[in-house]
Amino acid sequence: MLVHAISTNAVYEFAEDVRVGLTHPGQKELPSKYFYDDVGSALFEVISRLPEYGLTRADERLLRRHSDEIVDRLAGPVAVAELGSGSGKKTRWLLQALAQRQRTFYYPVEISRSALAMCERELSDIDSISILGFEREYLDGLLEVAAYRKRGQRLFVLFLGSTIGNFDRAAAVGFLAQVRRILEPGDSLLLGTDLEKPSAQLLRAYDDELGVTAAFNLNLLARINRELGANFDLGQFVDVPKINHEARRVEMHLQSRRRQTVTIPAAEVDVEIVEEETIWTESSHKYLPEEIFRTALDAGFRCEAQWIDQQWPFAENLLIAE
Ligand code: AVJ
Repeated sequence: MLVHAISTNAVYEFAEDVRVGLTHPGQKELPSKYFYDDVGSALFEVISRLPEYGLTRADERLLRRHSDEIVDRLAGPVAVAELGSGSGKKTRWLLQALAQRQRTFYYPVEISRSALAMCERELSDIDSISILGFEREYLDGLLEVAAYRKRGQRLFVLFLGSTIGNFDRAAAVGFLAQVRRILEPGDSLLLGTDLEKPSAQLLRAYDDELGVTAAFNLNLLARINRELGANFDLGQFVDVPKINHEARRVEMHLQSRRRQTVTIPAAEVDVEIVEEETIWTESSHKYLPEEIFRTALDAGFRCEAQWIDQQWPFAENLLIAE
């Protein structure tokens, strides 16, 4: 096993994204990718075990049940690249199925260093596996992985957990098309998508009783305090999940209890926030099973197979690069 992480210095990008998101006119927003520092990654691990949040368990159930079938559909040999591996727990099933037929190279691409380390530890015991982690943004990491490709080897990209749901629908197609451009015809992408479900169930999943999701959301402000020297008073913000029916998504917002001014030294801004104003921190788009076929085609893939969990509507979609 080979474990190796490369770090990038991204503080100024964080500061710039925060500055832009909080100063442009209209709805204030912060990019959801910044949730995942050490604390945020650990909080998401907890969310994924909450009874109200069935998404991660559905994803894992599908992979546990169908890994052999999924792997059987891949023309080999393949190297596996995972975009946003997280702890790597659910990836085990796929890697074990693959490792039975070939020596398996696994390249997790992950912006959270602690999640990457956890993933490497979690999966290193699988027989005939080599792991090389990339502490990188998805597309940068995938480009590097593609450069490692050996002659005759196909890439099998994993984008699990419905992370695609963070993009709005047009941006999702755009992102998948960018992934496609890095791939060769015949390479494949396993895409996990959370499916539409009743509003009450959805709201519960993003508004858990223990307040873990609220802490996950507020941690974004805490992180801005820690890393950019800001003075957000966390007690002056309330986590408010909203369902946007037109856009078919859950939105996470942080709502200000009062008029306040926040100073963010590293971003060189003072931000004025009025009473009840919200900062939009995340979107989780929900899909219909049939809509994924169109999304795949628009991005240069063909959806070759789909597996759906009955207990918690969620789909694993196998896309082949055309
Ligand atoms: C990891 C992006 C799939 O959108 O459901 C969980 C993150 N946010 N609870 C999701 C999340 C609030 C999650 N994803």
